[in-house]
Amino acid sequence: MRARRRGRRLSRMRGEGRVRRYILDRIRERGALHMTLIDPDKTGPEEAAEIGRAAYRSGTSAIMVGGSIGVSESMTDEIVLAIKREIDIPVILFPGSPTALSRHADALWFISVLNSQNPYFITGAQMQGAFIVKRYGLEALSLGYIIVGVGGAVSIVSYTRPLPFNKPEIVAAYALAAEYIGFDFIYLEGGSGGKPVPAEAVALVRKAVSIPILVGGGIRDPETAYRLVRAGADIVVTGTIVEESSNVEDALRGIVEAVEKGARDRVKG
Ligand code: 1GP
Repeated sequence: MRARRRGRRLSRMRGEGRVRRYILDRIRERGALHMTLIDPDKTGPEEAAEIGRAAYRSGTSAIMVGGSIGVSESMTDEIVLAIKREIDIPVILFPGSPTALSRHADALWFISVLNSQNPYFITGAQMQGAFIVKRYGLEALSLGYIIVGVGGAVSIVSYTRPLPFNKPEIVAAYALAAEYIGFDFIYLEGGSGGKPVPAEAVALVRKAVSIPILVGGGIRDPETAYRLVRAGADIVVTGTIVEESSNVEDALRGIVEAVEKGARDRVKG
C-alpha cells in the first residue's frame, strides 16, 4: 500500500525533463509535496545517507543538496553519491555557487536571486555555471528565488535586501514578473533557521501566478507546513529540522502528512 502511494520510481522514468515531469506529476497526484534539504557544510556523507533513508520512509518527494557557505564540488559529490546509493527519489542540487555542482545529481534548481542588489546573483553566477550544467548533463529547473523577511545567511551572501513581511504585494509582484520572464518555479525563501514566510504572502502570490510555488525557511512543525500549503504553496522545503531532530523520520512524516492534508483541505475550500 505504502509503496503504491509513493508513485512512480524515478529510475523507471526516462527522457528529457524527467525530474520536472516527476515533480509536476506528483503535485497533480498529491496536491502538494515536501522536499528535504541537506547542507553539505553541516552534514557528512554517512549522516546524509541516514537522513536520506529516513526522509524517503517519511514520504518526502526529493532531496535537495546545497548551502550558502563553505560548500565545494567534492563535498557535494560525496553527499549526492551517499544519498543516491540509498534511495530512488530525485536528488536536486540547490547550489549556493557555481562551484558546488555535482555531475551525480539528477537535476538542479537553476536559481536566480530576483531581489538581489548584485547582478552577479541574478545572471552572473548563472553564466559561469551554465556550461558546467550542460557538460554534466544536469537537468536545469529554472527557479525565480525571492528572499523575504529576515532572509538569513543567504540574503547576506547574495547581497539581497529581503522583502519585508508586511509588503506581500511586492512579493507577489516579483513572483508575477518571474512567471512572465519564463521561470518554471518560484521559491519564497524566509532564510534557513529564520521565520517562515507568512501564509498571507503565499496566498497573494498564489492568486497572482500559475507556476508552482516552493516555500522554505523556518518551517519546523506540521501546523506551519499545513498553513502554507492551504494558502497555496505547492512544495514545502525543510532543512534545519533534519539537523536538529533525534527522530528524523517521525519529524518529517508529520510535516509530509500536514502538507498533503493542506492540499486536500485547499481543494475542499
Ligand atoms: C533554506 O528554505 C531552506 O534555504 C530551508 O530552511 O533550514 O529553516 O528549514 P530551514
